[in-house]
Amino acid sequence: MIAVTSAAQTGRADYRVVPLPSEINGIKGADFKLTERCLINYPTGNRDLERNAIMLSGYVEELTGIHLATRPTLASSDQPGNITLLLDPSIAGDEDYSITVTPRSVLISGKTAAGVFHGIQVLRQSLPTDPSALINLPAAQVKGSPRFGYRGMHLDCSRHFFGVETVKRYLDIMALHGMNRLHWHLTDDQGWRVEIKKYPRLTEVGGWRDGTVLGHNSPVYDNTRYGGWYTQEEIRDIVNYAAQRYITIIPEIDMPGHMQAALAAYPELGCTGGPYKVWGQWGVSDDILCVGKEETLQFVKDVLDEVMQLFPGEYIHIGGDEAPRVRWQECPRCQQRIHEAGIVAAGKQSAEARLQGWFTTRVQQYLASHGRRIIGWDELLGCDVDTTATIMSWTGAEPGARGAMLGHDVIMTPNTPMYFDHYQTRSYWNEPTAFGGCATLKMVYDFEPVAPDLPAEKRHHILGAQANVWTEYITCEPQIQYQILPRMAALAELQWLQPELKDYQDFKARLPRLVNLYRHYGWTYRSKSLILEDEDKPEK
Ligand code: TNX
Repeated sequence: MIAVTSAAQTGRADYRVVPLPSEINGIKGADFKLTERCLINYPTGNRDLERNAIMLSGYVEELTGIHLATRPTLASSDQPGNITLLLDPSIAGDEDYSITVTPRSVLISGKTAAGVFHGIQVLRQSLPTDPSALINLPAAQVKGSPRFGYRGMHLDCSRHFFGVETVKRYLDIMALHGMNRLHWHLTDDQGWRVEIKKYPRLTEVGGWRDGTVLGHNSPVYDNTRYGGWYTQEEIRDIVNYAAQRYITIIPEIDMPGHMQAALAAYPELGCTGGPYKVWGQWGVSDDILCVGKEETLQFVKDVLDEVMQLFPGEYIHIGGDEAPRVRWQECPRCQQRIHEAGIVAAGKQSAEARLQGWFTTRVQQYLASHGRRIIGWDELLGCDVDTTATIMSWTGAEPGARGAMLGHDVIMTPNTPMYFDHYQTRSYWNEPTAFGGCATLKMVYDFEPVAPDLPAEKRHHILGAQANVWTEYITCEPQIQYQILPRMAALAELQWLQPELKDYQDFKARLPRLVNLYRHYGWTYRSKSLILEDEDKPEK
């Protein structure tokens, strides 16, 4: 037999990933060779870094086929031949990472385990995805530091319901992109999706609709019962899964509007008393919570009590958007409340608008007494709430700037270009049905969350940016992925990079390697966004 020798294939890591590290400095010397003999060390007894090490091992194996064992170590520095994860108190920011690759070792460090985790994601993205016998890591010092502390994605699981596995995959996708907040929209007119033990009808009745309208509110319905909801156990599992990826989940219980599913379950909470149906169409319902009734306030507190048990993060999103006040105008109880509370119209704010402010303030105070803070949509700026409320700027970027001027913390999610339920191209006739609107990859990339004329002393109020995924027209997981990928890559880069480091052409050159990972994981994405330069041109 003639021995056939072939040159072992070599794949070389490339640290120019998405989001781009803020520093990549070559170190003199040979590449570090990643082989089966290489261990992943973590400090003995550090459970977070142990989990990080196991995740890194999993990533390396799924991408390269190389299995690396993990090992606790008492050493507090890099280890010859191995990868070492360490905490380094001298690193400035909580989520900053540092990767040092020398010819003999790899060290991934952060001030916190979250920082180490971000470094792991960079290493993961930098690996060649072709299965090859040798993986070489060029010797370099790689560092990154996120521009914003709030780097979010939102997911609407009310209009369409997505199971636990889909939500976990969404979190995986977020982790790969260095994001740290999931805004989870759990309740709306079309379905209540979170189990509340004290009010079982919320899910038994409110979790199901008799049918769903076809298209953009056509007269035709599919007459198919549709629904689903998460048990508290499933929610806890998802919250834990997110925490292991250093993602905080912010639940949204939208109130006082977008509540028709709850009203279908408990009609006494509405102004007219119903009957109400879980909505099968899209839009803004006139039927909202009656805030003239004490039992409504009790209901809200009870629900939030259970929500706080499930979600340990500081923030609870209480919605506040699109609450028509037509029922309140006619409702004797709401009018009585206005009278008793001494609420009067002020400037452009009607008494009913200020009644929403009164209600929101009650909710805010209740949550504050439990050590929590509220986030609400930008409509809250028109209802006289105090500045402890964080504002989510969605109707545009202007309310965000206005909120920051007033002293509110702000998260920027202006519908153009931060609504990923909008089309990704102006030539949308070949696209799956979407809400409308248009946010191309370039529009997302170019978005600047901090208004140029915002005074320096107000800038810290802009906590970050987030893209929203409303699911009126999104019915299944591949369609979610199609809407977010690759736009999430552009979002990740603006969340992490200082504006002067952003460069769209350079980003587009780096993107195909990230997309290779999407393919590797079997995620759906819009491939045309990679090739159609037309999309990048402004409309004629
Ligand atoms: C507006 S964003 C809404 C949602 C819709 C979305 C569709 C916001 C606070 N309200 O209820 O799903 O537009 O893009």
